[in-house]
Amino acid sequence: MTSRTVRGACPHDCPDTCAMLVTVERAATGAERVTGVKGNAEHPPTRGFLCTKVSNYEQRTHSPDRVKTPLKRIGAKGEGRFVPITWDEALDEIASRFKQLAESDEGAETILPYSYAGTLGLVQSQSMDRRFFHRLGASLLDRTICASAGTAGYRATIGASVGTDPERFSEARLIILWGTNTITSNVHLWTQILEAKKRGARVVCIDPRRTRTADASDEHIAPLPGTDGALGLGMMHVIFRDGLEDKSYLDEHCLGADDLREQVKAFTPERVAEICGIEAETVVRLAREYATTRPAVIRINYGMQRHAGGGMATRTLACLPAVVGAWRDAAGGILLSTSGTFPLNYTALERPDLMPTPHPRTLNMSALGDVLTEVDDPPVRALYVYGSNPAAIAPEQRKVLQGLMREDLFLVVHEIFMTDTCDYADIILPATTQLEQFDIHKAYGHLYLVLNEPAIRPLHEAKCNSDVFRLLAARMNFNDACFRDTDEEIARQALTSNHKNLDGITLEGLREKGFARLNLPETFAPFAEGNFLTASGKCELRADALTAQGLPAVPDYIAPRESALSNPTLAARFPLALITPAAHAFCNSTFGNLPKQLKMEAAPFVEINPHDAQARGIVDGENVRLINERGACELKAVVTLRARRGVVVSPSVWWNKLSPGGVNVNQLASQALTDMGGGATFYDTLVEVKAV
Ligand SMILES: Nc1nc2c(c(=O)[nH]1)N[C@H]1C(S)=C(S)[C@@H](COP(=O)(O)OP(=O)(O)OC[C@H]3O[C@@H](n4cnc5c(=O)[nH]c(N)nc54)[C@H](O)[C@@H]3O)O[C@H]1N2
Ligand SMILES: Nc1nc2c(c(=O)[nH]1)N[C@H]1C(S)=C(S)[C@@H](COP(=O)(O)OP(=O)(O)OC[C@H]3O[C@@H](n4cnc5c(=O)[nH]c(N)nc54)[C@H](O)[C@@H]3O)O[C@H]1N2
Ligand code: SF4
Ligand SMILES: [Mo]
Repeated sequence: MTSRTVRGACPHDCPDTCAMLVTVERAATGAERVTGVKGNAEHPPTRGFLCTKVSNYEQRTHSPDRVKTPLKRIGAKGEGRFVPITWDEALDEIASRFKQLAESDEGAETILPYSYAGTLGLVQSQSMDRRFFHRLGASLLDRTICASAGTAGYRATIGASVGTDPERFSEARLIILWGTNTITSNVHLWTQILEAKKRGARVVCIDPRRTRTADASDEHIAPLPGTDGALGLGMMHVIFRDGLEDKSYLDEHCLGADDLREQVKAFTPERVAEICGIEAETVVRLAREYATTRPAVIRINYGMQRHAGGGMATRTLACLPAVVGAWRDAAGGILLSTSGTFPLNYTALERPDLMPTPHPRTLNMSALGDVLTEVDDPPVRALYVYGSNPAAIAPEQRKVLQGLMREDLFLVVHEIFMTDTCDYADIILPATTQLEQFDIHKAYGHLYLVLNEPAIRPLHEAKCNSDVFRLLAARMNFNDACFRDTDEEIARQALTSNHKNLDGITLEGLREKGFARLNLPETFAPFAEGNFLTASGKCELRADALTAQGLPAVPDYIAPRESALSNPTLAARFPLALITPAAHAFCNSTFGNLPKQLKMEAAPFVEINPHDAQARGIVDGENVRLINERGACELKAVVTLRARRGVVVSPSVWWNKLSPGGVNVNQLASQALTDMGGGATFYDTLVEVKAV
């Protein structure tokens, strides 16, 4: 038995993008097996540890439940009965169906790729796949399911997804964790926060749910879901009223300070307290502490985004550090995502020039139910799913499943496991895991590129995404040279944008260490001297461009679509606000079938406040039914003060087939979109809860 260590990158949809060290053992027979993974201690963000989801990754890769060969459906859609076929048979069938559709009168727009963040790797999820569908002329997919509302809102204020360097958080004196369950979904930032706490920083968590992050913070403020924008405006009301703003920062580096000062006059602490369901005194105290403590940093994540006003809420909070001049400190400011700090050559990766002109239409992934059941002209007749599990994760699940059940829909699913989506497939293709493929990763929660070398050869008959698209391209007779690029060539192309942030970074260097920090100063303080990434170069407290989208130029409060205050008629029937945040041991629906992670999460449950439970005769531990106009699902009730009054919480995303009745909470979520970015509104959902 010999053993070696391979450098890898965690591929999952997580801000931390950990650098991994993978141990491979080789038996005398030559057979190789991964026997363990650990965090790379040399990579500053990873600090030598992996989270509970990934620390036993070898069990995911070597799981007996892998999809092992291509499969063809023999049962009814949704039934999950398949027989093995060869790769040649599978690829021939896909290519011939695609050719038929492309040559039909309706054309290639009848074909839709559907992918999200099964892997975040640039080679496996943002290059050969995009090239293939561009060349095919397939409908374009607007990838909105997670971050597009906040990205658009943040961009309107700051200009791009650039924020405070997470490695500076340990030097902050006040850290506001806003709509983020940091310990669960960004655990490596928590190490920084612990260091800051040791040095005397105060940590405030703003979250409707008492999460484990709230438990570990110094203060927990629990506003009603979707009201963060109002809270931000109320803070700015107090800051301007009390003269605590940074006048010279506003004068020199911002647009529209006077307009904002006028606008926030209406957001008195009393009014804000009523909207948010908190005390007026809390608004005042938080505002004063924020304006008078330096360095002060805000970590926002996705909690405030998945609501009707998610874009505007993010934009509003992004104004805060400019108003108090928090950007002056490297450890001050705000962080949503660092992805805009990676100026890679996305054009070379994705090759949009391969698209026919005029460009094909764009369909929004967050409205997949409607896309499959309502869109005609032309209808979607083939769906190719990879790196995503829409049957479980997409909103208004009844409609999604109705769409996936369509007899005339040709559904291909490229997967590692037999997910809920696989059950509806015509053809299933076996996918590799990260330990069996090559990739290069940027991050959205730190400033390093990370390389992933394959640790072992693909198991069973699995193939990685890029290989499948190469094979399909050959069968479709796409002769463009880019379809012959190797994975390594693609990684090199990513680095060719000639941007100073990439100076000195090469594939060879990445191979040597496994990662490379972007070429940025060690104390990166992006907006200490203004230089915002907006068209004006200023922090746009007033963004006139927004009026063209029918949005106010100056931040204003946009209420949730479904809440007691904004929709009392609906709330009379469905009085409780449901939020379904990230489960600790899953990553979306990923890991939701693995023994260790399932044991940790135990069972799909809903947290309900004792007051709300008692009013409905609900007892802790019994099963309850969540209902609204869109659907219903059954969960175990956990009666707890972790859920505030009026709010119920169900950590997600559980597999449908492992949930009571075979459906999950996305039965209840709506396909309505956010104010900006066309995002999903998972946490803007009223329900009633009934004992069963
Ligand atoms: N363990 C684990 N880690 C993950 C994931 C996972 O599923 N599990 N998913 C990954 C992905 S894809 C993403 S996008 C990120 C998400 O990372 P986060 O943004 O941290 O995750 P969420 O759980 O969506 O929301 C964060 C918190 O916001 C709260 N929240 C809900 N609505 C509101 C609101 O209106 N206002 C405020 N202030 N808070 C609100 C929720 O209760 C939750 O605790 O995590 C990534 N990491
Ligand atoms: N109710 C509710 N719903 C939600 C959310 C929520 O908080 N609440 N969160 C939303 C968010 S933030 C997001 S990002 C979406 C996520 O939605 P998805 O991106 O669909 O995420 P996953 O459920 O993790 O599914 C990813 C799938 O990709 C597969 N996969 C992994 N690597 C590869 C690969 O290399 N190749 C191929 N072909 N497949 C691979 C995995 O096995 C997994 O089944 O869900 C959204 N849905
Ligand atoms: S999921 Fe996140 S924290 Fe866990 S190993 Fe991957 S990158 Fe690191
Ligand atoms: Mo996400």
